[in-house]
Amino acid sequence: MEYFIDKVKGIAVLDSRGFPTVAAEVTLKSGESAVAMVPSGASTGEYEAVEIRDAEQAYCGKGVSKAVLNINTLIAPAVVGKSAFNQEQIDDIMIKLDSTENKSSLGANAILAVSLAVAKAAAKQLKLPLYRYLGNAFSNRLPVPMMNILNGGAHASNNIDIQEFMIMPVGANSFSEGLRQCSEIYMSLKSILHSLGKSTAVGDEGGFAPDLESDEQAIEIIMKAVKKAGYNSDNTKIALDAAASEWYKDGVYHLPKRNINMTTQELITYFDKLCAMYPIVSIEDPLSENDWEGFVKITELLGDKVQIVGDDLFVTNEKRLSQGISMGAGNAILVKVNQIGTLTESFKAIDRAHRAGYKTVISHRSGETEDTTIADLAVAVNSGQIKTGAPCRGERTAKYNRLLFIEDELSDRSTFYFG
Ligand code: 2PG
Ligand code: MG
Repeated sequence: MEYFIDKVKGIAVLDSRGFPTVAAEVTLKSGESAVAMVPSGASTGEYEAVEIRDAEQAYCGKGVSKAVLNINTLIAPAVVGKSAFNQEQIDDIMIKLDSTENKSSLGANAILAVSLAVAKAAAKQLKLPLYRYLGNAFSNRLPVPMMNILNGGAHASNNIDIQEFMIMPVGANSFSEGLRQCSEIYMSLKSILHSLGKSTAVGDEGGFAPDLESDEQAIEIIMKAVKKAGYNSDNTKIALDAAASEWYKDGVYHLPKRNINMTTQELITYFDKLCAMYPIVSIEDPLSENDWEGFVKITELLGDKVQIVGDDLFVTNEKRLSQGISMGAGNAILVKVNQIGTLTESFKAIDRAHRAGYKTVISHRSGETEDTTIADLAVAVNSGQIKTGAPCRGERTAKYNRLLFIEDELSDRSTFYFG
């Protein structure tokens, strides 16, 4: 059959930090083929699926030759001859072949590359855009960018502990209008930082990474940039990713750059204060991946007006998400396909979230490639939100540019709204 998988080939390529990552090319009997590349995180959660690294001298121990070999010698023979339209079956074959809870045998990086490439090849075979193949006839909603314009934490070498300060163009009428708004604010932020004598060098996700006095100062400067670009706090909101799992050790939160300790309650009070002062609509990982009770508390306190997003907490894992839903921990999930390792499991988590009234935010990793699958995924599932960095660095703009093409293709059928 034309749509059966004929060949699967793994290859090592580079990610945006210069480290190797896994790519896979899947060719169908028809001759149609597609390539997918896997991203990689820096502030990785304890419960994420495992990416296999070689641990040898080459590439500072970050090589992926073993993962690539797993594709070529183990995964390929298991999926060749199967229908590319049966995504769930293919993902299931790889999950069983791996046989571990966290994909540490074959490597989530090996499995995901094939999982994504199969879907892309299947879409091509049907001559459908990927968002339409993965979605349905009504997958027309363009996501609101949650755009990271100021970097700290593990993504930058400045003195800021909060990992991401993001803007959301909630008042824009379309994706392209929202993107323009964010880019203009990014540019005015650059000129404000420059006039303050601050660094305008960028972090891993393209946001600026200056040394600043406090988180409050970071937000104040961003709000100044919003105003300078001609926007305001009604049409531009703030989202934060604290990535607080990075801070948690032996029962306390230790903010390493400021060298201060905080308890769960102190952190909750701190975020409550920030939300009272600034137009914050979303906080991701305000607490650590093991602090379920803290998540419940902050959701009770702020959840009515603020989106509380579980990233390291849920790791795109349906089981962990279900636990959160039953406890009332968070009210949204960050979706990173490489946290779980297959497209099928990512869809299960998304579906679980939507059924429970949790929002979904489709997300990149800090180590990325020019692969744009997440842009299509966001539209396919009508997620409504995407986190894919600053309007700077090609691996980030690739996703925004793909969304511009999708918007253009959908024309007046596309929708764009927050909430
Ligand atoms: C996060 C991500 C992406 P990383 O924490 O949300 O911004 O970072 O890929 O380093 O885990
Ligand atoms: Mg995060």
